[in-house]
Amino acid sequence: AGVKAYAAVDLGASSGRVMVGRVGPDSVELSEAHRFPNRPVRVPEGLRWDVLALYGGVLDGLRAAGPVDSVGVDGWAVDYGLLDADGALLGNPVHYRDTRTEGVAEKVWATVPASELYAATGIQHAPFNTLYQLTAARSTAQFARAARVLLIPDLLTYWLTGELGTELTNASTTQLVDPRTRTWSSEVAERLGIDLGLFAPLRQPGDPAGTLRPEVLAETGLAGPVPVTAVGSHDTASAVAAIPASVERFAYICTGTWSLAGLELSAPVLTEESRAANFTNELGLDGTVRYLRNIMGLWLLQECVRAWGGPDLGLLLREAAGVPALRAVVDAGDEAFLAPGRMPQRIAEACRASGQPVPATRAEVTRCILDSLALAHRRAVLDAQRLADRPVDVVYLVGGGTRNALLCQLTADACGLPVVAGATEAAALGNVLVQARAHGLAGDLPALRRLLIRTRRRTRYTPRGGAGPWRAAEARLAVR
Ligand code: LFR
Repeated sequence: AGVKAYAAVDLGASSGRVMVGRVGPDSVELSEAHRFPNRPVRVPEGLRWDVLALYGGVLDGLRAAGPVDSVGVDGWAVDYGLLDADGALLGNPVHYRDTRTEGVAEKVWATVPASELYAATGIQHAPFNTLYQLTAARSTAQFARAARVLLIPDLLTYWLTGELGTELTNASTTQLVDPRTRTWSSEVAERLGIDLGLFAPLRQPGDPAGTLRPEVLAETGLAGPVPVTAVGSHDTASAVAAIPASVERFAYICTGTWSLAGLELSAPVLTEESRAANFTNELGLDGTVRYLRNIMGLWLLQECVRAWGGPDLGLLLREAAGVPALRAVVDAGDEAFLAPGRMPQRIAEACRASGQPVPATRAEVTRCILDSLALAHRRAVLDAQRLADRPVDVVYLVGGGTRNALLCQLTADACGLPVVAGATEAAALGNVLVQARAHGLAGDLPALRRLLIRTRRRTRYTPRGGAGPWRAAEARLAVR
């Protein structure tokens, strides 16, 4: 009784999916309606998202999902599409791994120094922040025709409903939002000549975002009206909402293409020390701040697997488990790994440059990546506690990496803390919970999490060994 169905559209950097969540006061069930690849395309002008293919996948997914009480869209952050004055999309959205932002941050800092930018927005330095992308785009013919900037989940929501909005959690990743006031930083925008009028009005997670257009109903076979609900549209905001935390003193790691490792806070940390450590303050649900560091994540392995022609991942991981630990590590936080291509060679080069044994076999490279990720997880969890002055007793791990038991165990070992692995599809789960709350489910964030603890499975990894080998590996890298 009281169970409703919600479709969660979740767009990741390597695949998109439509999941159906059935939520009642004492039940949460999640099933996959449709999954589709997200294949970036390199054209002469650079690396682009095939956003029409993604929209096609979303429509297929909604058809497969069947009747639902609401739909919500989340996806990766920072990227956007431009609309002209008629509301038509101007070209394919640029991929955040595109090279157009090279050297742009330095130009921006000449007007607003990096320290002022951090004090005002709390956002980490990454070359792909929307602010830098918009600055790079400004001189193009395409931008001259732009009437609107829509972040990717907002663009998909617009195509589904015809209504424009800018969802807050994702807006915070533009580097144009003040995390204290949780609204646009008009001062930063003004000084940098960014027209905030290009963004549609802000929406909060849980706000109504329209209803499926008649054409969408016809294409998906759904009977209207079907409301669309704003969720934490930044996938990481949704994933953190679905952390099955039963305690307050916890750290989290959202693992997927990226590893996002840090703490949930009630206020941002905007100190110089925090800036130097490149921690970000992204906005989360219910007034929370996601204080975290971006780590390259399984991207490193995905790119190697691609270079190797797609060998069996299960076999690779079993072989990697047999390789001696921590023989060679790389700095998995290093921007040098951001661009696609030649990943096995780039990892080998990094090991050589730091005077470590060069991994030779695929199993050795895989082991190097997993050890390096665990090491970066350790550093982020330690640094976050120190910088925010908030000690933790447990690390929750959610997302695609939960399928990788070796990564979970190594993370527990490296952090010297128990790791509790939660949902693989955490972003979709958080997306569904926010919709459920908007449609009658009672509960604040801790209550939503208690519902997950009552209804969903978790796996616990106990740390093995001491910190010694990890400290030694860290010293070899001389990270920070
Ligand atoms: C994860 C994520 C990260 C963001 C990166 C780029 O999918 O959204 O949080 O830093 O992608 O958008």
